[in-house]
Order: sequence, then structure tokens, then C-alpha cells
Amino acid sequence: MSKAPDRIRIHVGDITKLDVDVIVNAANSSLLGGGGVDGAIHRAAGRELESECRMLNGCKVGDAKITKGYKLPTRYVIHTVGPVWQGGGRGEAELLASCYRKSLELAAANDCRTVAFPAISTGVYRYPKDEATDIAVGTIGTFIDEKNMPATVIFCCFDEQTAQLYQRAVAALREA
Ligand code: AR6
Repeated sequence: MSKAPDRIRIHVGDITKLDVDVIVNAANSSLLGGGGVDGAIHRAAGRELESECRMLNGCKVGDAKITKGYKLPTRYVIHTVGPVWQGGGRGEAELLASCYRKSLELAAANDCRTVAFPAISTGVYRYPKDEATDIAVGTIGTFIDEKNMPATVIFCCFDEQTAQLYQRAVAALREA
């Protein structure tokens, strides 16, 4: 039976306020900031975050890179670049799953026990929320079980509607 549902929490609110080991940023490939959750993270972390990001030489879609958290309550920020939704036929699902996997690999490699994710690609990048939620929960559930990762994963939802989608997906994982 999957242990993952007991390691997953759903939180409604602003990810920049979370006092966890690492928060994940839904960035773009420049890693130099933008709108949405990316803008909020850069504003709250301060200019030092942008300086560190400048040294990373960007990030490919589906990949992830880690920095310190600076003025944020979190120790680290993992910057991942989700796919832009283009109808679903351009490998979007695999790229989005890769964002979650690579982020958790980096979190584990840096001894992070509490990891918070936003709903990557579901804002400006227009990924349909229900499909993106299933990928997020499914990928993380499999990762936790396969690697026996001793981490708590928090899905930080910006609104109640998104949280309900996550609740449904986690319930399905429990019944699987
Ligand atoms: N805390 C938690 N979730 C948030 C927050 C927050 N403070 N702010 C927004 N969200 P988006 P994307 C939710 O657009 O679709 C940026 O310009 C939001 O409701 O931030 O991956 C980057 O630089 C949505 O569900 O990221 C890229 O260019 C989710 O976070 C591009 O947007 C993701 O929305 C990335 O687009």
C-alpha cells in the first residue's frame, strides 16, 4: 500500500510565507524572475536571490536548480521550469512530471525534509488545472514510495478551488 498520502499535506495560501526546508518556484528558463509565484518569491527573498540566479545560466524546461532562500523563511528555493501548455501534444505531461521529480531529487540531495510546491504551469503557462494536479500528485506519490523518501510534501494552493482538486487526487491515491 502507498505510504505517500500520509506524507502529503495541502495548504491554501502564499508559498512565500511557509517555514519549510525548501519551496519550489515555478520559474521561466531565464531564472531571472517574472510574474505570478516567481515574482512573489523574488520580491520576498530580496535582490540577493536574483544575483545567485544570474550565476546559474538559466534552466531547461523540465529541469530544476537550487538556491538559498535569503529573506524567505525557507532555507532553500528550488527553481523549476514548467512547460507552456500547447494543447497536450508537445510532451507537456512528461515535462511537468519531470519538474516534480527533479525538484524532489534536489530536495533529497540537500537533506530537505519538508518541501512545498506551487501548482507549476497552471497560471501564466495555462496547463489545465485538473490534469496538472493529477500529474503532480501521481509523480510525487510514486517518487515517495519508490525512493522511500522521508519527506513531507506540501502542495501550496493559492485558492480553495485548486485545493479541492488536490484533495480529490490525494484521496484517489489513497484508494489506489
Ligand atoms: N503562492 C502560491 N501559489 C501562487 C502564488 C503564491 N504567492 N502566486 C501565484 N500562485 P504562475 P506558471 C499560483 O503563473 O504557470 C512567471 O512569470 C497560481 O495561482 O506563477 O508556471 C514565471 O516567470 C498558479 O496556480 O506559474 C514564468 O514566466 C500557480 O501558482 C511563468 O510565470 C502557477 O502560476 C510561469 O508560469
